[in-house]
Amino acid sequence: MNIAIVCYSTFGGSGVVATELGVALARKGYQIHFITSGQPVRLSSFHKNIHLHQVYVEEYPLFRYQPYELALTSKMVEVVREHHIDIIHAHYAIPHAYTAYMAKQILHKEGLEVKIITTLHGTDITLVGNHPYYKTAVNFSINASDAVTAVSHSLRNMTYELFDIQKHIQVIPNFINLKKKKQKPSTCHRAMLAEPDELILTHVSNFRPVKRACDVVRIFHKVLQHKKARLVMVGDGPDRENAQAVAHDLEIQNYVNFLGNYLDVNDILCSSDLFLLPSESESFGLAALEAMAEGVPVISSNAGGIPEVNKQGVSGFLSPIGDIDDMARNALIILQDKLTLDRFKAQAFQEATLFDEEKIIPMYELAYKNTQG
Ligand code: GMT
Repeated sequence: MNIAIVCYSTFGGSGVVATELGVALARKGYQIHFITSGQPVRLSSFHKNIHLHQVYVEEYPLFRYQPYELALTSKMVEVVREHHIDIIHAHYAIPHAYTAYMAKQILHKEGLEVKIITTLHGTDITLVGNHPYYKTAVNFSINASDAVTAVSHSLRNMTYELFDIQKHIQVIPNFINLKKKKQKPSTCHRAMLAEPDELILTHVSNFRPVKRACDVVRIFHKVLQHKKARLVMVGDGPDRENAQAVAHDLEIQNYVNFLGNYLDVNDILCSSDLFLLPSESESFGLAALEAMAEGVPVISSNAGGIPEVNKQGVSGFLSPIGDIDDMARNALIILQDKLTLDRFKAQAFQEATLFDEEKIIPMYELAYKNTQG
């Protein structure tokens, strides 16, 4: 089967999931064609059966906004024609599901049929897609897809609540490749991140306001009053400076490392003792799952789909959004002694195995097969 995957190539969960899915499917013998505006962020090495098609947009002074959707539609049509694509898998509804629909109509006029699967990732529904400027087109393109999937039950329910959806939405959770982790030689350099007697707390995100990066620093400040520790902040985005300012105000800047965007987060997670994810909105929380797969327990909010990943009292703890006192208290429960920490680490890893790609990829394969009638 020939599959075109349309996704964002920048840092962000939807692009990561789409890329890992493409790599897993290519390994199984599918021909995978990525259609993106740049090199997918997690696709750093050569893979058999993977083909990249980049979308270019030319600057033209007449346009206030360059018409990316037009260029993407044309590229999709071209790729489907040339590579006999059976399915376009659109990751993130905006604008990918809409452009896939346009491409499908153009191809239909030429006598070529292609199926569309749309995977909803979160902000395409909760934050952006729901905005009155976009809602009509997003609603239309979800209903016009041949199949629709969502990364959590929470996101599926939210989509039914916010939109007028006639389609069945199948939940296919995000996943993790645990086999790859086992095979990879260890690149953990704990000594580069902290002193031997310091605990390492980590946060990974795009530092958008929904991630509440300042809460991360405030929770750490409370932990630091009881434990020798260091906070490692991975990623970049609008709230990075605010979080840095909070660290300064609390006079803990020497205990907080802001590393910026870093490609292989596992190198850092494998040295971590605790992961902090106090998000205001999170359809799934892939970052938490990636931490758990490295045996790192999670202190999180209970927003959106996080409770489907981080299990209360097992892989970590959940608190109401913004309740930094509760989050700090829970962090200290996990970090109280080595025995407790080791128990939570083992439990976090165990929970992550529920999302092993070997269990999840077949769900996508079945969804593809079902569209073929
Ligand atoms: O979290 C982000 O801001 C990035 C965003 C994206 O669309 O790339 O992530 C969303 O998709 C991820 C992969 O499915 C989910 O794990 C994240 O929870 C979700 N983010 C939000 O819902 C805020």
